[in-house]
Amino acid sequence: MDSSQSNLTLYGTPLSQPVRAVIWLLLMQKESFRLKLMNPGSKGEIGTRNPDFLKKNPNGTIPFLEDNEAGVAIAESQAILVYLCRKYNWYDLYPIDPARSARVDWYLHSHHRGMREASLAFFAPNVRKDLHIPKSLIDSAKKTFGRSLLSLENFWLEKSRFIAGDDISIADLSAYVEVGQLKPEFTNLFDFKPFPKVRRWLTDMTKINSHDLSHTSLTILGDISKESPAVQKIIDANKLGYKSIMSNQFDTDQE
Ligand SMILES: N[C@@H](CCC(=O)N[C@@H](CS)C(=O)NCC(=O)O)C(=O)O
Repeated sequence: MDSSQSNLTLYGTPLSQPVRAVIWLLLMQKESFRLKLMNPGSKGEIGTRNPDFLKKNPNGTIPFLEDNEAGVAIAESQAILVYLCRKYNWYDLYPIDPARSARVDWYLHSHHRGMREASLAFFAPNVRKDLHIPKSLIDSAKKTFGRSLLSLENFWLEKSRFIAGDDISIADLSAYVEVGQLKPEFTNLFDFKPFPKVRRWLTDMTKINSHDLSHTSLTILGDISKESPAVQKIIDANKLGYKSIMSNQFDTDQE
C-alpha cells in the first residue's frame, strides 16, 4: 500500500518536535501514513491558525492525526503516540501491563512542563526570531529544562538503559525529540558534557530504527549555535525532510 491509500493522515512539519516523535514511531513501525505539511502559527491556507484547521483542533497545534478507518481525529503528541500503540498492539513500546505502562505515562505527563521546555529555551529563540520571545520566558524555560535534564540523568536513566526500563518506549521518543535536537550533531545549542548518562542514552537513541530518516530536517538545518538560520533554510529543511520521509517510508532496507 502506498501512503496515498493509508487511513492515517498526520498534519505537521518535520522540524516540529512533537510531530517528529509521531513520524519516528510510524516510520519505525513501518506503518504507512500521509503527511500534510502545515505552517505552525500561521492563519494562511496551510496554517495551524487557519479557521478550517481550528475547526478540527481548536488549540491550533500540530501534530494532529486523522484515522479514517476508525473515525478518530486527535491532537496532542502524547495522546497520538499512545493511540497508535494501542491501535496496532505495539505493546513493546507502550506496555499493556499497567504496572509497566505507569512509568511511561508518568514520563509522558511530566514532559510538557519539563523536557518540552528545551524548545522554548533554546530552539525557538534561535529559529523563530520573528516571535520576539520575552527573555523572562526563555530564562524560565531554561530553568525548567535544566531541572528536567538533571532528573533524566539522576532518576530516569539512573538504573536503566531507557526511560521506563531496559527497553525503549514512546517516552524515549518524546524526550529525545526535545533533548536530541540540541546535540552537537544537530543544532549544537547545549553542552551535554556534565551529563554522562544522558550522553550514553543520546547515542543509544541514534541506533533506533528510523532515527536518521525522521531527523533529516534537523541534519539539513545543521549547527545554528553561531548564527540563526535564514528563513529560506528553515523552509528548505522542512520541505527536504518531508520529501525524504515520504519517498523512503516504504523502503524496507532503511537503516
Ligand atoms: N502539547 C502539544 C504541543 C504541540 C505544539 O506546541 N506544536 C507547535 C509546533 S512545534 C504548534 O503547533 N504551534 C502552532 C501554534 O501554536 O499556533 C503536543 O505535544 O502535541
